[in-house]
Amino acid sequence: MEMTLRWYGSESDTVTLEQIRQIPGVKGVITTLYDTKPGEVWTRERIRAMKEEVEDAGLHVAGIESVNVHDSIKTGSQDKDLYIDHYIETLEHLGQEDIHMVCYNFMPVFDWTRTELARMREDGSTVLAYTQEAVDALEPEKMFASIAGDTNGSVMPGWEPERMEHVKELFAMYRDIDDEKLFENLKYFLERIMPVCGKYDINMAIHPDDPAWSVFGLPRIIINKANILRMMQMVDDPHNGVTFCSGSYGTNLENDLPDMIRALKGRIHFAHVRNLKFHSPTNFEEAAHLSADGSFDMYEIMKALYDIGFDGPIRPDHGRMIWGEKAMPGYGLYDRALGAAYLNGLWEAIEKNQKRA
Ligand SMILES: [Mn+2]
Repeated sequence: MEMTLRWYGSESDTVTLEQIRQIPGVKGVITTLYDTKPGEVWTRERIRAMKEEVEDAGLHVAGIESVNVHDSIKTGSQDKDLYIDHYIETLEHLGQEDIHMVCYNFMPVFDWTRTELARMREDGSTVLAYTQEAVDALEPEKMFASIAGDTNGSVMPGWEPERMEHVKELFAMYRDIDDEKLFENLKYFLERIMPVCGKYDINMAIHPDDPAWSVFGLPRIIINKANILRMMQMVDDPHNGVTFCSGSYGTNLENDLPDMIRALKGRIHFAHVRNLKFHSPTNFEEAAHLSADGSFDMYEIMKALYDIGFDGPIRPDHGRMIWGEKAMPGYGLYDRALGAAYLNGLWEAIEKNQKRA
């Protein structure tokens, strides 16, 4: 595996490349062109400029998170092929610039859902949190406004204000889309992009839906082992793979995370590793990465990744806000750096133990 950190670009991130470079064991960043809209073609010039900026800081681009998929593709609208053509063009440009991993998601309307962005924990740190009761009490259009005050001035991925202004229209677009239809649209998209992925050796890594169940009556398909294996089989190409995100699949306590990792051998192209602390099955918060701070056995997750020979980029996922830092919720420097060091420590121990056995 290669330890990385997500970075939103110098215009949008409070964390600098210079800071990232000083985290032990981190040589790569997972980045994006944060100001591009879904459906827009990424030019080679902009991709190259981004790469050069990262390389000038002594790091490298280990992959992209995300190239977002236009809603017309997800809903299978008449103009879907135009947007798939644009997506293919972006992939070509990324491949020509020697970038070989692209994370994306196929979630309708909301990229991910939390009901609090700054829940206070006992130690005074703040974390993102979710309760089903809070979601059930909200009108979907009010979801954004209900959390907007806690973003520390950041634009949250998937929650861009201009997108949220159209949330009613977005809901209307998905009115006739159920899980089956969404699977069908995903299959169509993947079949069309696989040739360019083959040509440039680009690993597509779908991010799971978060939380891993339906919210606001919207279809959700990338939620459990059965569905993700169905997706792997329906387009059986090694470039059709997954982002294994422990904090997203882990929202559903029925998901056995190490078992899922083992079932996805060869198809995990990117890993997000973080811990959650459950108060009930539908009330959880994002804990520190340390096993003892949350509900997951982080050793078993890393061990499963080791056992399947995972060699892609990995990153600590959302961190807590600690030590007075003001940053995009989940994406401060300090706790993610602690997370990277901890995950690196687990990996080193697993690796050495294995070699001595
Ligand atoms: Mn994730």
